[in-house]
Amino acid sequence: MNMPKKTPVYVTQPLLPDLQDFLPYLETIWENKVLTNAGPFHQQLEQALCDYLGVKHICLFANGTLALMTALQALRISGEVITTPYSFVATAHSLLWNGIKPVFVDVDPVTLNLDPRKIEAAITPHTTAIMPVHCYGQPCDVASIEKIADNYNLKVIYDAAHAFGVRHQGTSVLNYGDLSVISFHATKIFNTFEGGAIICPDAKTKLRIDRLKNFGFVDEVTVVAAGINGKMSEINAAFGLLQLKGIDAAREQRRAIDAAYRVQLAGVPGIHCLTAGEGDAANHAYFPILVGPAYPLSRDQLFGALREQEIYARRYFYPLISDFPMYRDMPSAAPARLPIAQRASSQVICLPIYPGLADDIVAAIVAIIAAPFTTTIDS
Ligand code: T4K
Repeated sequence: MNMPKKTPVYVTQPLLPDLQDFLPYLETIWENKVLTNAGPFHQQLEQALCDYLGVKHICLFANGTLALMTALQALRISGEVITTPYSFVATAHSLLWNGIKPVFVDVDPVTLNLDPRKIEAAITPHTTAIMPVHCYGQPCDVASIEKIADNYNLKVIYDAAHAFGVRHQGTSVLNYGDLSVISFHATKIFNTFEGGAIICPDAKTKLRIDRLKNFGFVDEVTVVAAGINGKMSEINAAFGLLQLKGIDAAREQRRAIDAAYRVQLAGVPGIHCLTAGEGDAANHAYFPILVGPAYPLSRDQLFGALREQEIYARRYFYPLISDFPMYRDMPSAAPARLPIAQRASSQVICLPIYPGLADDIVAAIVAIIAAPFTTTIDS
């Protein structure tokens, strides 16, 4: 097939402002000589993100994984935590790093998020929390999860790494649960090169988290917890402030690409696109498709066909976290206990989506996906 381009196309490309626009921020940093430790840009970004996202308190971090690890410390979580196998490894790794045992529970076949109907059966006397993921930015069934957490006195920490700007029932999805954690990695819709944050509902918890991410210091001579260095630097925070100026335009471009894929893929048998729930405002962070049995090729064959044309889509999330060596011997990781996650992991491909992805590239990607049908007609 003739492609309208010769350069590789990746699953994403980072949002980058004009370099010239970043220079004044750098000049300020050079003038102030404040490079880190909750400097002025750090404080400005926390406030700007609270305003933009519609949340009360944000604690910025050097990355999302450190934020997850610190969130667990902040709530003094121990024992067992119920989580999803269908996510990036950082979700479960943050538990292991805290000496906590992840207990995997299968996902919902429609949203691919932790299935609340299966949570209760996994609760034991050691369970202290639930860590669901708003996978691809699709909100979890937050109402059901909250009900279970209330009934069993469990904390809820949402891994909301993908959920920047997502709204659910008229409010930011980051306002649900005891804490939410977001990522600002280069591959996320809003990036600070590396970065992340914990969203928390009250000032007291924010203070505790701010201390934990700064070694546990209260003042020069007082340390109240075995904290970590999780701080975001001034250069990352300044970049975040500049990024916020372009975020709405970037999200609009993502929305248009998402819509184009949906229209063009609608007639391709066996290809299923995930759809936002009613009352949810999506962020179009990812464009996952499921390659079902009605499609003539396997997922991996289609993945290979895209690669042949230098379309570097990704199989997020294959393998499942529960299939990695450090988890697979856990009883809850048994594939037979996670059939929906196993199936999704064998069917999913995340197609390229990012601001600047040209219409003709989207059309070419769809043409590769539709090729098994058109080839039959042509021949
Ligand atoms: N929880 C969840 C649910 C997560 O998805 C993640 C991260 C976390 C927690 C942890 O948050 P962080 O600690 O990362 O803040 C990527 C990201 O590294 C990772 O942040 C992300 N999830 C995960 C889903 O995807 P890779 O290994 O697939 O990324 P990589 O480097 O292969 O990048 C994908 C494509 O993006 C490349 O082919 C090209 C493009 N790219 C990437 C980078 C890094 C660029 O064009 N420029 C770049 O700088 O993991």
